[in-house]
Amino acid sequence: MNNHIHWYPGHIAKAEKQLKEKLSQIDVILEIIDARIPYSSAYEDIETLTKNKLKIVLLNKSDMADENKTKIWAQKIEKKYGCPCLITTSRNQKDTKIIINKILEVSKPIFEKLKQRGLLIRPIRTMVIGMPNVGKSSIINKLTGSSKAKTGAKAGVTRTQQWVRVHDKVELLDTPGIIPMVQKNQLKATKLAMINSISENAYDNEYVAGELLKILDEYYPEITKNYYKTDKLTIEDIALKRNWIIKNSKPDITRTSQFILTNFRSGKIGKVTLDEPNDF
Ligand SMILES: Nc1nc2c(ncn2[C@@H]2O[C@H](COP(=O)(O)OP(=O)(O)O)[C@@H](O)[C@H]2O)c(=O)[nH]1
Ligand SMILES: [Mg+2]
Repeated sequence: MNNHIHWYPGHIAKAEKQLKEKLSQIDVILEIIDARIPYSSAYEDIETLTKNKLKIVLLNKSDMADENKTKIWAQKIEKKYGCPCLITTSRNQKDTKIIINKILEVSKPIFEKLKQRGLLIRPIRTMVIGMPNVGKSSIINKLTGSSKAKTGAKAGVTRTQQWVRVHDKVELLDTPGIIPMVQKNQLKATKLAMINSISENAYDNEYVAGELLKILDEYYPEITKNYYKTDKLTIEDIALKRNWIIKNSKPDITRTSQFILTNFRSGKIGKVTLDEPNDF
């Protein structure tokens, strides 16, 4: 069994340069993180890339996360980064207004400066950044009110960027920024694999599913056992319960590992958070 996440850095330097160029045009950054892993899906050295920029953090996919822990996380993030943190989901439209209002609110100093200098008020420029699969395209779609930004489980569609007016005073870049990175922290990387933020050929499903079960067993034993109808939360037990057997009466680990990851990613097991707010 292979318990390491492998990275294929590719064109990291080039991507980083492109991102910096994009960021140079931006007033307010919307950093999206996954509410199920607020620590593991946040960029560690974001400050170096985004210094001097106004920022709003969105704890997205909150519809699949543990509500109480999300509230604690939001407070922690506001304290740590000194910026507002909104609890969002791309599943409904109502968060759109809240996000735009928050952009206007944090932009007040910029409007003030322009006024003082006797300059015309220009629209605030904003862009979405975040790791793969946290809901960047979905949020952009909600804000632009169209399907301009492609959504999907995999990153990859490259197009030229465009500014979209989402309010009289706010423009949004219609392509998100993805910070190129190599995640050296194996536990963080494993959690990113759980939320499908990492290319599937970089890890072993059995390892990642096993680690997921361990966390669920520690923090959400009742709802998880109830969902799988087993007393023990192991891949083997879940396979046997479902009667997924391969030759020599062995449990079908491959199929069951994939099944467990799919259940978690679709939110079927329940509303759970895998990064403990009190640990950070
Ligand atoms: N449950 C839930 N699913 C979401 C949410 N936002 C995005 N998704 C789903 O997550 C997947 C990735 O979303 P996408 O916007 O393409 O993420 P991106 O890779 O960051 O651009 C898609 O299947 C979306 O439908 C959310 O707030 N809640
Ligand atoms: Mg996308």
